[in-house]
Amino acid sequence: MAAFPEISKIKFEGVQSSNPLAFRFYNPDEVIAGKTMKDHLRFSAAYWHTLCGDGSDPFGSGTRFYPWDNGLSGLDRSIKRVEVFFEFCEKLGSPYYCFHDRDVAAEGKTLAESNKNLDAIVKLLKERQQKTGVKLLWGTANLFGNPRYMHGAATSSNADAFAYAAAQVKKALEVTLELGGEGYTFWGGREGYQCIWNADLKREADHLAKFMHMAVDYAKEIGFQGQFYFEPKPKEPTKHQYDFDSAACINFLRTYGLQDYVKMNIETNHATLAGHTVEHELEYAASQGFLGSIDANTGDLLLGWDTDQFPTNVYETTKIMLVLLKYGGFKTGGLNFDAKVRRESFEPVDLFYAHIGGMDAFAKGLKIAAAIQESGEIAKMVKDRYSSWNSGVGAEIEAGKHSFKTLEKYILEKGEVAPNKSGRQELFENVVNRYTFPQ
Ligand code: XUL
Ligand code: CO
Repeated sequence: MAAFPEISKIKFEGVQSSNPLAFRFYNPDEVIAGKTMKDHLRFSAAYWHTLCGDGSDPFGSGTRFYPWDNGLSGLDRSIKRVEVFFEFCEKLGSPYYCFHDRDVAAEGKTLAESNKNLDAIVKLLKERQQKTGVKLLWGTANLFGNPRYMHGAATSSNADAFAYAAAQVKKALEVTLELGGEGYTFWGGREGYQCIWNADLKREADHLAKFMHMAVDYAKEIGFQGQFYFEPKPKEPTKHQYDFDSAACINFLRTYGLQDYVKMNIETNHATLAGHTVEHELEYAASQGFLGSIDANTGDLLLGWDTDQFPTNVYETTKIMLVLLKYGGFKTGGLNFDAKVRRESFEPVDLFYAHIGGMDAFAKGLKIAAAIQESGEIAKMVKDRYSSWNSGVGAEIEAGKHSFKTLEKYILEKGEVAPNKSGRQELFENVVNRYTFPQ
């Protein structure tokens, strides 16, 4: 029996539509800037939020009791959820999905039992993928939920926790390969510290690097050619996480010789928790050659935690799409909705409203960003701002023809710098608004 019997395939109806179960902007086959919207956006649904979240928060228990879960638990519930999830993805038109090992298959009493559960579910996932054409964007392992990981996994003070996590990631890589996954994500749920007095930071960072190298080596051994991603998050659950932001992650990857194997998976709400914007994080990663994938969501600036809301702010999606277009779009990766419906939105249809809203917000953002990009207006304004570097002393410095001594001589002769030009921030903002609101 269908899990969403009243919902049929979500269609594009255009901007005039007021049908809440239709797309107004996301038209998968429409070509924008030389590529279909589907290929630009590469949407993915997150298994954990969509099917496993029950709406509980630190102050209250779950509010969502979906009918398909009724009376089921353990592996039986995991089996049922596979069917529901693919019905959801197919009706929504989500080309990809992402999962953690423990979202899709209930954890057993032992590692062997958990692996057996996972194998049973992977068989079903594979069947459903083949039947529906929905593909795996990336897989990952949950190395934070079980109490054994209370001190972290790869960075735990308990060497056995490291070993258990290694065994878990080994299996997660095998199943990601089996399912044709295009990537594998490291998000260090508890890879950080709560108290600097009891933490050996250097040792923990060395261990994390060792762990990631083991994953890279094992991927080579089994022929997994997907892209590895590192997902920054500054805090939560721990006070300080080592994967703080793009800059910290990239420094870590380079320090430990992982830069050729791992790119970044940037999440909007994690960026804001780090005191950045998502466009900052993306621009930083992309400009350093680490653009990988995106966990699309948003936070609430009045709440200081990871609320994982669906992205509906078209300014924000425009900024994300501008960075993506500037750097040539996704090579791997996609827009994974690492987002959950609110605790108060407990009906199955809310899952559709949420994803439709996010997909439309990104489709609209893509259109605006493509128009800005195509006009070249902003790019030209930025280029003009740096015109002093195109000739004279600027060009000479860039070409490596100067030192402190020669520059001292230059300024002593010149006396004062050429007059500065206005930064024109307000004009830049107005130009963006002209494309955002053309009428
Ligand atoms: C947690 C988070 C994770 C990762 C995958 O904040 O974002 O769901 O995306 O482990
Ligand atoms: Co995430």
